Amino acid sequence: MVSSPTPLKTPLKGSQLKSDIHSEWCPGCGDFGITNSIQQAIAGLGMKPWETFIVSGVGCSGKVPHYIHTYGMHTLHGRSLAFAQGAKLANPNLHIIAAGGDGDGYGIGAGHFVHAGRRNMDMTYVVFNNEVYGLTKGQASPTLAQGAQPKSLALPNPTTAINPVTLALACGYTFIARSYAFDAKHLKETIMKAIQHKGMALIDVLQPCPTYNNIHTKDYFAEMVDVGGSQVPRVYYLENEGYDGVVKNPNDINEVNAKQAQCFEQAHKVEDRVALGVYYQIERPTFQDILKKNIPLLNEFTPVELPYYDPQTMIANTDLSKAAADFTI
Ligand SMILES: Cc1ncc(C[n+]2csc(CCOP(=O)(O)OP(=O)(O)O)c2C)c(N)n1
Ligand code: SF4
Repeated sequence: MVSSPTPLKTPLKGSQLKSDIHSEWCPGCGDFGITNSIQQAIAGLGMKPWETFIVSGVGCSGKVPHYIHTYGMHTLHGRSLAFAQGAKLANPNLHIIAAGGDGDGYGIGAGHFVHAGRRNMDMTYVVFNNEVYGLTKGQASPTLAQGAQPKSLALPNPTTAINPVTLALACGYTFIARSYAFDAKHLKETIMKAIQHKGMALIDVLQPCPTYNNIHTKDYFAEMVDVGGSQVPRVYYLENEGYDGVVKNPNDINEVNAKQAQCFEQAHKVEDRVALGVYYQIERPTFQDILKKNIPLLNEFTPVELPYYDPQTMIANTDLSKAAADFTI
């Protein structure tokens, strides 16, 4: 089942979603490609900008809400998911896209990342994964491999890396995909799939940072590599390899286990190539589904619309003049 937004009668073009705020990003930064793909995906689904809320943390990637013409909020470092979940809780009719860096999401925001997966809120999280803390001059982020030494580090990275795909799997994310900042078609389509997925969706987007990461550059991703004596593109697509990450029957524990094992194995494949696509997808009740069962009033009203309760009679009253009078000092 999908949670497609109700589309606009006359869909906007991606270019109409560009704000007129001047971009601060360095020339050649992958953030341009990701932002453009988010705009294209919103336009492609015919989403209403006034029902779309983009929430970011702090970092170069945190500037995304400034550049897209929807509602948006630039919050605190590592806290985008906390704000995003609060907004969704208050107004489940909003389509929420959280956006931010790998340091923001998998580092300082790691606790929020874990618990967002457990809740399975219906939203999309796009992580701009450049393996460095771009805004603060290229320190190692949690996704930089042990021993790697981009030009911004004085010594090789002493710590092991987080694997975003298997971390998300362990936390309960119900849509887990990987894409690449300069593969506009794949990224746009993956964001569209994530928005249509009913549940917590992660897209880990590989993002070249030409200023601080001189290892995983645009040229690196464009290279051909040798596999068994043949030259093949470094970047390839899971779907073209017969990989199917979608659980067809969420009640079939054997299928769920098999798809999770397949996702884990694929995410840990040690090879000189980069696999893009949907690693895992399953349908299970969202936080709102469960709340509605426990609090029947939420089937009639969203929390922002909840009627005022008269504290004496405990009778619901949609006439807010009484509530306003109670607040008179
Ligand atoms: C609580 C807090 N700690 C530290 C910082 C400093 N700081 C700002 S951005 C940033 C790292 C951003 O890296 P990342 O999330 O990977 O995003 P990028 O800049 O690479 O897009 C840090 C540590 C801060 N703003 N707030
Ligand atoms: S420092 Fe890196 S991530 Fe930040 S704007 Fe420049 S190229 Fe992009």
